[in-house]
Amino acid sequence: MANNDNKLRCRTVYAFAREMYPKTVKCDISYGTAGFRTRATDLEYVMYRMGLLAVLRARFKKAVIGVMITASHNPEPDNGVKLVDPMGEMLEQSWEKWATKLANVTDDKLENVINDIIKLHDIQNMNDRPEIVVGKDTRPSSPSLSKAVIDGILAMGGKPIDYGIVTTPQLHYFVACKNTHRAYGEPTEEGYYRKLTDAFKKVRGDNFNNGNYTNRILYDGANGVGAKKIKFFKEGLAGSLIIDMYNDEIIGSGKLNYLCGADFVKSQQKFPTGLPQIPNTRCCSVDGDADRLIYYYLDENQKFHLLDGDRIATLIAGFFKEVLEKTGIRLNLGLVQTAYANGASTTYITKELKIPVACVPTGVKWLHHKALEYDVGVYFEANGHGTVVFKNEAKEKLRNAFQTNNLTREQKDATSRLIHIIDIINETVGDAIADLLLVETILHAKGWDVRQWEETYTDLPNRLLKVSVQDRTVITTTDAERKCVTPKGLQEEIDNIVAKYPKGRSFVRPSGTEDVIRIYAEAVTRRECDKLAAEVAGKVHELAGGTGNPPEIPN
Ligand code: G16
Repeated sequence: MANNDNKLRCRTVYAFAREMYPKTVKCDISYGTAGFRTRATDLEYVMYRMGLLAVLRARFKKAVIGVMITASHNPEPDNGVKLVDPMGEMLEQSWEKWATKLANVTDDKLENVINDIIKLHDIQNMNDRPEIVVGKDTRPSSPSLSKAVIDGILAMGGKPIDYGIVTTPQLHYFVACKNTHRAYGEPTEEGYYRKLTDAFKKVRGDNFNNGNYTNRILYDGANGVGAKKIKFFKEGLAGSLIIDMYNDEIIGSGKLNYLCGADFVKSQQKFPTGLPQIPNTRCCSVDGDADRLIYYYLDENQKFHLLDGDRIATLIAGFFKEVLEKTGIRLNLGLVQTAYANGASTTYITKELKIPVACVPTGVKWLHHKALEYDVGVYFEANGHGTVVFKNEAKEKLRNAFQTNNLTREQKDATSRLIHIIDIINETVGDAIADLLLVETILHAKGWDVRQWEETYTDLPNRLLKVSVQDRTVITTTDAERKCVTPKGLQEEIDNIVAKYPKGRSFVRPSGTEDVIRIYAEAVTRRECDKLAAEVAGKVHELAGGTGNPPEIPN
């Protein structure tokens, strides 16, 4: 910082850092799949520094930036922080390394890194007071960590706008609203609920039920912010969709994501605790910050059926293809998945739906950017994280076509329906509740119950396991995480194991949100799939420095 004002600011930044938020942890932390995530007790100084970075980023972009305090699907004692860029997207990748640098530097070098960022990005407007939108989830550690972020913002001369407890996708939405000068919506909770529920009711019309579709769903709030906020949706929906809410324990109960929530249901492939077991009834779970959604049901024999992110993606992509064809407007549609996508879903999309599919590494940031290449891009991770994005020109094309008199009745109806459906979607990031409204809209339009949805294709049995290791960075990967580069020899071992299983597939990668290596396996039968997963996990445990015992297959 060159001038006197900046020197004074640097002194404030350093004084705060030394007195209130000294760096207490020696080992380095890195900006992972979704920001920094670790034990909450180790995060105060990181939060303060992310407050500083958010202001620098806002000055550089001359825009409002967001900071979300959450550890999403992780256990309650963890927490985390991520920055949100101007259009509500994840922080640009080239700045992730600055986040990591700023988080790990010693207190006395903080000023140097700040000066490097200013110099390299030629940030001139150091006296501007940009708005930084801050939100937090329901973790008991979130209020004090939020205060650290806000102190960082103030120390760097920014203006914190504290939205309190909100879902992650709500915060992304607020940032996009502010930077589009409200064109995307009102930057308030009220505005968010109104936008989504009004669009939903418009599309649904007066017939709440249709064919085999009934408008009641059992909802698992994961004892988190998704439980708190669904109440406002219920009011706004005014009976058009009846949401029976479960797992709404209060803050600090220790039950956040515990034996419930989207991550538990997906990775354990089990019905969560806390929900009544009513046969053939549509149920869904969100995760701790309500950015992931998973559907499931129990049949009359109490057998568990999972409809995960791949199912949601295929339902949405197939529906958009149908409606787009009806509009007669030429827009290209594509779907983005990760290596975790069930092989059967990819076959169904390419062979039956005939929609192009791209595969990218894990992390919404990768999927989102790839999806933006299509006029209409649907992206979903198998874990239930995803949304649909539209190019501005595509939206304009639809709106312009609707204004003309050149459309047939059917084309006009389809175009109008699509225009309203866009407003049900939170395009900024995966949003469990907006996705729920979209899925319910499509099931209603098709007149399907949950079994008809499931009948579209048959999943290959699959298994997710975690191996705890001393250092997860020993595993590096390539080819959208489908091949392992280090430790040397591990990929050959995996190939040899997989070769024993017909239609078997398995890959391993370090998690970016937990201290574990993730193992994915699929095969033709449940038995073979579990054996394959266990064998690969054993090999990872052996060659990548596993701690404790290798993981066991859940019952
Ligand atoms: C975050 C990311 C997701 C990713 C998930 C798991 O989700 O936003 O894109 O799939 O972490 O990542 P990993 O396998 O690297 O741990 P969330 O819902 O936890 O914020």
